[in-house]
Amino acid sequence: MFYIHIFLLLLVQYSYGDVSQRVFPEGFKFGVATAAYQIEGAWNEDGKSENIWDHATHENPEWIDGKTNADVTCDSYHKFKEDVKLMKDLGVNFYRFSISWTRVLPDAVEGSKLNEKGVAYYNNLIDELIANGIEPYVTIFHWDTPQSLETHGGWLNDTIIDNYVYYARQLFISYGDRVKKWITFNEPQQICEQGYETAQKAPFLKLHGVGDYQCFHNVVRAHGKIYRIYDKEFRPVQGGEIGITADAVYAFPKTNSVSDQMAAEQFIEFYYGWFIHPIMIGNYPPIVIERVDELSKQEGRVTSRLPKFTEEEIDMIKGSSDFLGLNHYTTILATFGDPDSFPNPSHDRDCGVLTSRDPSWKPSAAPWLYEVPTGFYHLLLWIKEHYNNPRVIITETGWAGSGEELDDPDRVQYIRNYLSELLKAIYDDGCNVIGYTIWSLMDNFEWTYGYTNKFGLTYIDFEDPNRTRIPRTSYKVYQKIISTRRLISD
Ligand code: GBH
Repeated sequence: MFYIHIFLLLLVQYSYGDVSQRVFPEGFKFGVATAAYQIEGAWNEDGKSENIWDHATHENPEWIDGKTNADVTCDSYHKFKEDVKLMKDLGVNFYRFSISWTRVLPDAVEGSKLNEKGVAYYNNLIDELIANGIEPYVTIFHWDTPQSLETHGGWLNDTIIDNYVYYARQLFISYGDRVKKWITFNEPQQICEQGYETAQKAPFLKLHGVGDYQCFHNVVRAHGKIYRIYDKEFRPVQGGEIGITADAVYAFPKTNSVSDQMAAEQFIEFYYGWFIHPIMIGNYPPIVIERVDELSKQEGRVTSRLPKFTEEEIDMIKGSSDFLGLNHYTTILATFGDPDSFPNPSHDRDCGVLTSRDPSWKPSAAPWLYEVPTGFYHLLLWIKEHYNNPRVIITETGWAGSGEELDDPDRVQYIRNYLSELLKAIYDDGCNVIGYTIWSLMDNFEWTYGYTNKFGLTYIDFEDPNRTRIPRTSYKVYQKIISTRRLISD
């Protein structure tokens, strides 16, 4: 009887209790993330000039839920010490934040003058972080293109590359003595596809199937160029690392059919490989080149809508990321669709895949975000297999609520379930994931959703002039996960 009891206990341990016994590997780091436009406010203070989000929210407030903007938002420009205190209490190892291009370089272009007060703001933030034992992870560009460059085409004009390179170089010079993790770009898909193709993000252009490819061609060449500069000129002295962050939605086949399996693979190549294949393998994914070239021909075009790299560019871009920044929130089901069901031309049509959701998946307050923990696990395996098991930092993941609630069991469950899959990928499959970041430290301006989607571990009442930060239950749970380095529940 006694032995049977022990046996059953062990069985429960291994089949069920198992994951909570797993300890996050030594050196594995925890963080939280934000982005400049979403949290800073002070949109025109101390010499900062206008970016495309200032411009769009002021010119066309009707494009944003509640006609809101981020003129003040969390007011982190004035309250960054409170933010750091919150993070110190949370116990995170690092803080991923972004720098506002127009705050440090109001004229934006190559050779223009640094704005001393803008530079000082980030110096103070970085120093405060380091004094509190928190490493700064800096995103160089999180969607806030200078408006003065947008009037010249923004990311559609390849002159932006040298302006970006100049800007990034100023950041290495100003902060590289203390910043050892750089992320060149956050989510090219949203910059290029949502910004220049579907008009869901600034600058809200609808250049279907053309603007998106041109934009990313400039983004990725800017990325490669600045990587080589950092590697050659700054790394020997500063000793940091530099990489890129892309967002990946994972795709399961809608049914077990071979066709749906191909559709799922094609979806991932078109929505993730597009950005990462040039960096990890070299050039765009073959399926992307083949399909866009072929459809362009059918449209009667002389040249493909997908721009071509030179051999030198392929070499410059290949291998240009010391780690892979991965933002992952959700998963879809994939099946091939009738070409006529997509705008012609469009990136969606080039991809040719219809997406849907399994009715059993839990929806969040954001229409695009469902909880699918196993998708996260399979994505990590996909990356391991396709890109030779690179070092991955989860640079964002998180859950959207909509209300004022301080108790947020859905967010807690999302975090725990995703972390559990992450541990599985590390321990059972040897995936090389070295860090994890929750979006976000606090509620903030959620782009076109305004203040209707809340991702914060910390609640903020945006009517309150003090913008008091109040930790939610998820904050306390994350605090415990970090301090115990386990997924123990209370
Ligand atoms: C991140 O993007 C951003 O980096 C961050 O700024 C943002 O606040 C955070 O997530 C929360 O949204 O075509 O309508 O189905 C998240 C990336 C955004 C990618 C939504 C997929 C699908 C929109 N995801 N997007 S839709």
